Amino acid sequence: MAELYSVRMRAAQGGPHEKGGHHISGAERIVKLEEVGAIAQSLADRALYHSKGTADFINITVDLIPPEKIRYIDCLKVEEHKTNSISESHQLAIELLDDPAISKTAVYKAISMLKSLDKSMRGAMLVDTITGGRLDEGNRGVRVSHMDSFDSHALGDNEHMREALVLASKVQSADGIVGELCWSDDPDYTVGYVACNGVYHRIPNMKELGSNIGGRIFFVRSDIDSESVIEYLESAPVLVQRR
Ligand code: WAQ
Ligand code: MG
Ligand code: MG
Ligand code: MG
Repeated sequence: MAELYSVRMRAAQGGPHEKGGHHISGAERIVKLEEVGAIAQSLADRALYHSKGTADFINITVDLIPPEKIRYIDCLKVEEHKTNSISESHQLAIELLDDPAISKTAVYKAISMLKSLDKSMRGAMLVDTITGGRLDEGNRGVRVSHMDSFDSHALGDNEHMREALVLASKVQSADGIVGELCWSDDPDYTVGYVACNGVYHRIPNMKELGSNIGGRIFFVRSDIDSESVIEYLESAPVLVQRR
């Protein structure tokens, strides 16, 4: 089998993230050796022509993934929803997250945390399914990484959706994670989703057009060691398969 490489890009404005730069874009793929160059090029272009602004810091990292380390998982099933307003969309998200494993308190806290972000985080907030309290430390959030889909084109032409579906599928495959709530921080993209029970619920109108407030919440069971969840999300190589 051909060897696979993880190619990851992160970009910021006002210097690197670790020196206070503002996060512009991050994306990644898992590809064969002969695709590494073209993918690195297209990831750099994304950072340079982004609706959030032009990056002045771009980091691209490439490393080999030992084939025996790759885990293959199924893609979530997609359900499309229709709504007419932001409040209707948020109400629908609340209903879709109504699961015995997640408390109402946790859902309400999560939505209000997303709405009250004043700048984008690079990663997601980990939230306790019972108390709604934050389980991750600091303001960076947990950055899901080392994932791609086996056959990316089969997931469609919408890049936001393809990447979100891959990410959400990896996140739901983590032991102890029971749900996710997301909407984009890109000002031109207002679609968001709820993932739970094997389904990716796609919801329009999650925020005002032009708003750069978006983010992700992962609901984590309180009896699970959150360090091992973070380790899996950040570094276990995963390829998502269409079912
Ligand atoms: N790991 C964890 N959190 C992340 C990651 C990641 N790899 N990438 C982004 N985030 C967080 C971060 O807080 C961003 O500010 C926020 O999510 C939004 O990221 O049509 O495009 O890449 O079905 O702007 C969802 C709907 C689109 C797609 C989501 O998010 C559809 C999207 P964005
Ligand atoms: Mg993205
Ligand atoms: Mg799970
Ligand atoms: Mg974004």
